[in-house]
Amino acid sequence: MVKFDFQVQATDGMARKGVISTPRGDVRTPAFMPVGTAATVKAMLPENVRATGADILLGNTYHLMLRPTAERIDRLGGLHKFMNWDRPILTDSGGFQVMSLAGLRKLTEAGVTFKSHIDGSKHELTPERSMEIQRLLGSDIVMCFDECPALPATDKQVADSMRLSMRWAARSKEAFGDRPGHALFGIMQGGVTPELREESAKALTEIGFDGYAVGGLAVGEGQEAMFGVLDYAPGFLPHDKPRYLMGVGKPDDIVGAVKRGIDMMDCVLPSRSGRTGQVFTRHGQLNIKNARHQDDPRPIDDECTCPACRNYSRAYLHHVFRSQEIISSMLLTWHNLHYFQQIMDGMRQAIAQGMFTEWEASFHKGREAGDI
Ligand code: PRF
Ligand code: ZN
Repeated sequence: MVKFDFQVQATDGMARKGVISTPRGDVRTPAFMPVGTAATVKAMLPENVRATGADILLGNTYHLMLRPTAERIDRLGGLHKFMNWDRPILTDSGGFQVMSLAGLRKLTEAGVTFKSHIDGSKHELTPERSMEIQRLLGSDIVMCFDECPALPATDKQVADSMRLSMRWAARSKEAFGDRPGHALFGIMQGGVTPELREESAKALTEIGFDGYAVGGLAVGEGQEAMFGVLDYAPGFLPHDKPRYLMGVGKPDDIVGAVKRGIDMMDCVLPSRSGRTGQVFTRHGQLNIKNARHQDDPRPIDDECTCPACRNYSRAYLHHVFRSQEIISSMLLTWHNLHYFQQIMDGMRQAIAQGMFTEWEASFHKGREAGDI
């Protein structure tokens, strides 16, 4: 049986190209994970998501525990079967979503109690319960239960929160146990303070994980501050394990993160934006609902090979968006996910050829064009 494994195949500066092997298939890194929060990447069939080039999806403990519940998914054969995606799935552990979505919450050493954003019912998440839910789901890459402090926060709040997350990381590891073929990732916290990031990395590596996430970023600090942390934080983590930047980001965030040694990322941006008419291209962003597209016979991007660009004009995409036709979300999500995966593919090739700097320059140059 294939175990969980990670191999770095090439490096270029801090950037790495590699492969994560799992019993459900390989994940080529740097990898972008589309978000499938409620057991679906919204507006897309799983085979469509695969066709964009995705090797792995992200699922959410918080949403699935509330509806349809982890126990029900387990009875129905696990999340892969339930949603018809047989490749790897990484699940987030719930704490971050509780803090951003749930109603009334109470945080203690034990964990967090909260009210469901769906029906107000009361629930509890602890490191132990999060591990149990992620096991019931059948997740391939399980995330430690952590706390991501809300900003703005004082240094003391960030330090106390990080240390709580490190105690929860130890409990997560203990509760996860020994599950061959499944991986458990630790999550570094510590805000934008180098000493706290280093302390967090040391605590995690002492416990020992199959991979390490950089948490607590992209929470409103801005790109410059985020890159500031990424200039040193990946260097605190083991070279031979995957590094995952949680909840990032825009195309230029992703490129800057990979340049600084990140191997995996997830973000709702390409899928959510697809539903609001926001389109990402090699030449920058556009909004299809803008009136200037209504007579435009050109595709979004004449070099893109996705179905939206191969078969439809901007005028058509504008029309179906304005008419709130379901196909609008399908086509724009497909294009955005395809474009994000093209970026990842371009970076993987560039790293393998030792051409990352050149690739990055052409990425930024393409976006200068202006009117698209
Ligand atoms: N922790 C967890 N999930 C997350 C984050 C985090 O810090 C972030 C921060 N960008 C996104 N998702 N568990
Ligand atoms: Zn396209």
